[in-house]
Amino acid sequence: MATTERTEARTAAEILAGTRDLVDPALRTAVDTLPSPVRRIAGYHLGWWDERGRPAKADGGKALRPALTLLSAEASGGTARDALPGAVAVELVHNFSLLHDDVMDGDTTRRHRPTAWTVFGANAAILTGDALLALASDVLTVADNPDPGGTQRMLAGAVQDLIAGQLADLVLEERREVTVRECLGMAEGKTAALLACACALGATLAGAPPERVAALRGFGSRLGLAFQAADDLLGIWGDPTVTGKPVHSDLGRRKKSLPVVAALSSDTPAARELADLYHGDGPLEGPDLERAATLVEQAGGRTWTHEQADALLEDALRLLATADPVARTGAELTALARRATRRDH
Ligand code: GRG
Repeated sequence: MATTERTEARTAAEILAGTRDLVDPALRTAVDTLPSPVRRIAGYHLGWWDERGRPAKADGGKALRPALTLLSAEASGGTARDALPGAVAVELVHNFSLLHDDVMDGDTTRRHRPTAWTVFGANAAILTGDALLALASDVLTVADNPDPGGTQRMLAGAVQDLIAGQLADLVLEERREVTVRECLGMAEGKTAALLACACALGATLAGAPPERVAALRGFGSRLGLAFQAADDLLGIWGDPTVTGKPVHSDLGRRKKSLPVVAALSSDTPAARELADLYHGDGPLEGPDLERAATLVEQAGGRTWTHEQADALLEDALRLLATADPVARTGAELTALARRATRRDH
């Protein structure tokens, strides 16, 4: 059945699976145009191939950003197919940023597998990221794009925000005193900008008027912040079998994530003990990691971050309503937003 004919809202799992079905063939066609060594690394990172280039069925990510793009087009009265180039573009930018992020952070596991840089080398992983970024811009240059210049600028703007957010992240990691406001500002660039862009691209590719594009962009931005808050909670308390990352992974690297910064900002004995632990040298390990997680919780960082995620999600849904999404797409975007922030159960 064509997507526009559906009347019943799908669950988040169905939306994400349907997104993969539609986006993956186009993503593969795009990645196939890359020079072969880079294509091989990209295919490994995306879960299609093993380290020797043989077919694999590994985790390629949730496809949250392309799902937002397709649904934003449908919410604007267009079809998912109208937005396919935008969906591929945001997924390429997202994966570019992950390839670089893993090198910068020295992370060895991503999506339950060794990170690309540990398999192919840091330089090769960086260059593969660069290739995906160039490809992302390229896929928007299709004949039926109603606003080629505008969509290129949207993507370029999001990449600049991403870079600024990532740089802020690196700077804050080195700083002793970090405020919650600084932490949220960093997340706005590092994470929310691409989710906002995903929504704006979908609406634009469906020919939506500027007010609807802006409302959907706002929805994506607030959702992006809520998503980062939820991701920060998973970075400390997430189940490694689900997250594909080691237990307490963000604490091990002394990351200034939202729960940590909120905890450190509280005037409590737990905050003071956490500060002593967190401001030492080298990675946190073993019992220190467990202790740090307990102190973040005792100092109120876990509860505060949950409350922030809830408030940001509600804000996002208010903005979604102002976009006046057509028919079932409002319910589907809501389901996806709740899933992305783990507020669906
Ligand atoms: C060097 C030009 C240049 C830019 C790099 C590295 C970087 C800029 C930005 C990093 C941005 C980053 C990694 C943000 C984290 C966002 C986040 C929560 C990612 C996880 O997203 P999921 O859970 O991933 O949607 P999956 O695996 O499902 O695709």
